[in-house]
Amino acid sequence: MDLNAGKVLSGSDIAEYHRSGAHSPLRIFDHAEAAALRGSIEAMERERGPIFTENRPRPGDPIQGSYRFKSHLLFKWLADVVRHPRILDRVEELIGPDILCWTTHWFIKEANSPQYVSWHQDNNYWGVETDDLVSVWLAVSPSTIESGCLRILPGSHKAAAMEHVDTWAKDNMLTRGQAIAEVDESKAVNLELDAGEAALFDYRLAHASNANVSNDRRIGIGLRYVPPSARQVLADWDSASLVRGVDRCGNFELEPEPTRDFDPAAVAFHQKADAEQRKVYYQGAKAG
Ligand SMILES: O=C(O)CCC(=O)C(=O)O
Repeated sequence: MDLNAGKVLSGSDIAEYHRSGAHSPLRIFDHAEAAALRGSIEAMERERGPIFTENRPRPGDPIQGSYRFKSHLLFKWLADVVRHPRILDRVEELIGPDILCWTTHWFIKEANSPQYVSWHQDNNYWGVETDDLVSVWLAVSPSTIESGCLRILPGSHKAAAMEHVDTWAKDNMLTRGQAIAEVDESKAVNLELDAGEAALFDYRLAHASNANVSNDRRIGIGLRYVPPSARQVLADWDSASLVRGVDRCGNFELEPEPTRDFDPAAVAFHQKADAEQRKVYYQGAKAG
């Protein structure tokens, strides 16, 4: 498969992204490459347990350690994914040639499991101020209606901020089970993806996903990209990886690129960056 053919977004793809808040699907990896990625993830899980899924603490609970966030600092194969030209060429067309990867978030739903994601807008929780945060949601296994694919409310990235509540619901995969108070589900669109395909979406877009009722795991990862002009407004310190171009703003401490899995310098950096990022996610959380 020639994955370089038509690798850039067309004018109508870009217009669709701005109009609806998303563009999908995009073929990033072929089936063999997606299977190799899945192999790397599952080898790590066999070695270390369910490291990409966390038990969400309630307010006041100790923070649970996991590799769900920013694990592009821990795994060389993921550091390569966030720098992959087939991804960055597309992101560049939306946010320009200087690109930071702010973070990565795993969303793994086990086969026939009740885990779901409630309707939410990410800009409410991340403290990152910019008009240009692009999420690249990469499917590592098939993400279908049956396995609980991403669902979006087209155009909601342009709506006024929607009211969210913290539900702390047990099977909700979001940090505090945050949910938009009222949603008209009749306007929702499913973004089904084959393994190796991705969806691009604006972090202001309302999105959700249902439980996985299929017999396979649904493995996905959100890669979050911003231009260097973005700023963290909920904390004094934040970090990001410069994955293309130049950072002329210095708003984020630049992260080391791991040269191998569990590169000690990057592991130490991950510990701090993960802890600081969690503080932001839980800021202002209300007890359930
Ligand atoms: O993986 C999902 O189902 C939801 C993903 C999500 O909420 C996100 O990428 O921001």
